[in-house]
Amino acid sequence: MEKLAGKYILLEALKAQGIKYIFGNPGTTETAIMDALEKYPEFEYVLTVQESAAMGMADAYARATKKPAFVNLHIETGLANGLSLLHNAHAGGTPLVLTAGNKDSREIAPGKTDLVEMVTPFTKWAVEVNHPDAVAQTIQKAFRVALSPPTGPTFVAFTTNALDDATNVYPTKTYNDEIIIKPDENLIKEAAKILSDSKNPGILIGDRLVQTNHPYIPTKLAEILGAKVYSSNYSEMIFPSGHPSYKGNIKLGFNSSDEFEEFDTILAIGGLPRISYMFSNPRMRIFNPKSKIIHIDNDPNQVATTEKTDVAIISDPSEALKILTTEVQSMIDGKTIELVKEKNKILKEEQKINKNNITSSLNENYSNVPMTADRMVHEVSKVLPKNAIIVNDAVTSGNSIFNFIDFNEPNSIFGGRGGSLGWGMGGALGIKLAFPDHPVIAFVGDGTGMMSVQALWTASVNKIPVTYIMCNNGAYRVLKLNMDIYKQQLGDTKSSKYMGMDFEESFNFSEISKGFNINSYKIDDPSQIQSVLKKCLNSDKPNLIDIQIDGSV
Ligand SMILES: Cc1ncc(C[n+]2csc(CCOP(=O)(O)OP(=O)(O)O)c2C)c(N)n1
Ligand SMILES: [Mg+2]
Repeated sequence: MEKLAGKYILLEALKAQGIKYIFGNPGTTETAIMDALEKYPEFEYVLTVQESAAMGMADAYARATKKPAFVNLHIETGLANGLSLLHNAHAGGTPLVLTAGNKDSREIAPGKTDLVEMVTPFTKWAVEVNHPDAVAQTIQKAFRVALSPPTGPTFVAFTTNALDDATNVYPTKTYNDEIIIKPDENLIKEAAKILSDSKNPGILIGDRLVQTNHPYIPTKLAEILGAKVYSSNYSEMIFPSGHPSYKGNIKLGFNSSDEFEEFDTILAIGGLPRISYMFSNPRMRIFNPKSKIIHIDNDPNQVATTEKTDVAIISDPSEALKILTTEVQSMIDGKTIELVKEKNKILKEEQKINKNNITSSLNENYSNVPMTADRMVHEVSKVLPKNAIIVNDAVTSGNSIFNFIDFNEPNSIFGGRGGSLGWGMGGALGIKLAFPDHPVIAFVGDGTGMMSVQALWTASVNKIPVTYIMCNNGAYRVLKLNMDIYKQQLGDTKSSKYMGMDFEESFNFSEISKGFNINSYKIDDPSQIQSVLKKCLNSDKPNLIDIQIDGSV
């Protein structure tokens, strides 16, 4: 075969993987790639002007398409800017391949950063290619590793000589099929027995349940058990939020063991992120030790590692749940069926009471100035198209999203994972590229929005028609709430000054967007929200609505 420079082999390998978008920000060490791209019009290079926008876009695009995304950043300098959201991709298990150029491999003595060392804590596999013969195979492996369960990001650095020197080592057949780990049937039977014997089982769903192309949502299982269902991080539709069994999100490791105390058995599904680490310590378990724990996940590093676990099932969660549901159904007797009917009736009544409480609270504070986050989302919900996708990077306003919008369809919501701020601005764009026929509305906190506000430029020049709703409460409100909990735990009754948590001047997102040529609206009167949002939804360009909401604690 004809010899080609490594830079072309890289693009041949990406073509073989079916890559369409390259999210990135180039520098001189990526010149070879940018030059080669001119000969490959099949790729769309999506330029971002801050690396966090590229990482947010790629993370969201990979999650929405359920295929690895591809990112190219610039040597240590650009890579460092991308690390924060690489952490999110790693924590949430997003399959993506991140790459960067590095200096020529002969530049070791004059000074060269070890890029692999930089990204190792946030990747499944990281490697540097310093010879063109290794380009094709390394890219193939990077995709394969990213996609194999538990999925996650991988990293490849290319020295300039690897990209510029020639090789006749081409990519071979690529394997893009999902790898699905099936459960051990004896363990499923054991779990089914515990669940069907249990008087009050609860279900906790974390990340990863809906990662495959054929996710199985355990509504039927919840119904035949009469079980309450909780999420640990509702970052995708992992259970219909409008279902009476769904009880909401729970912060694991903080008070969760008290909240789970009522359950004699807990079925835990997927990755269970401990987000509120600040107030946790190893003595604070996620679950109450009295409960029997069944945990199903495809990550052996997660199952039966930190929590007392009675049945540990390493499997694709959906595959295991399908079989488990059938098994449980076959084991439940007539008496239990009657009891479960009663329990499901109570769950319906509780849901009604909860909805009434939400409505009362909305009405009590209906005319507040500034408006409550509840009022903001309530207004949005009135004009929301059925097929709309919500991007949730709203931090404390996120609760209001769940108060007034139900997520009962797959892919109706995507939220950030891992805790690094700045995901949603780029994330919304990645979701829209994956679902061009759905309206995408992104609720973004003012603090997190500012972290990657440069994504607005990419939205504007690429005319990606998303609607940003900036939840402008003038503060890092969540940090204030956490400060209050912290002081309460210390027994300190003095009020806090909330240092570093208020924005003396609030961000003027509407003016900022105008600078990026984006239609924008500044709203402090809630009665304007519906008409403005309708206008945005009819537009074929990006829009931003800057809404002033209450930030008090
Ligand atoms: C990159 C990054 N920097 C800092 C933090 C710490 N942090 C966590 S939440 C938060 C505040 C979020 O504020 P905002 O987006 O305005 O939402 P609000 O709490 O006001 O609803 C901060 C600064 C973080 N998680 N990630
Ligand atoms: Mg805020």
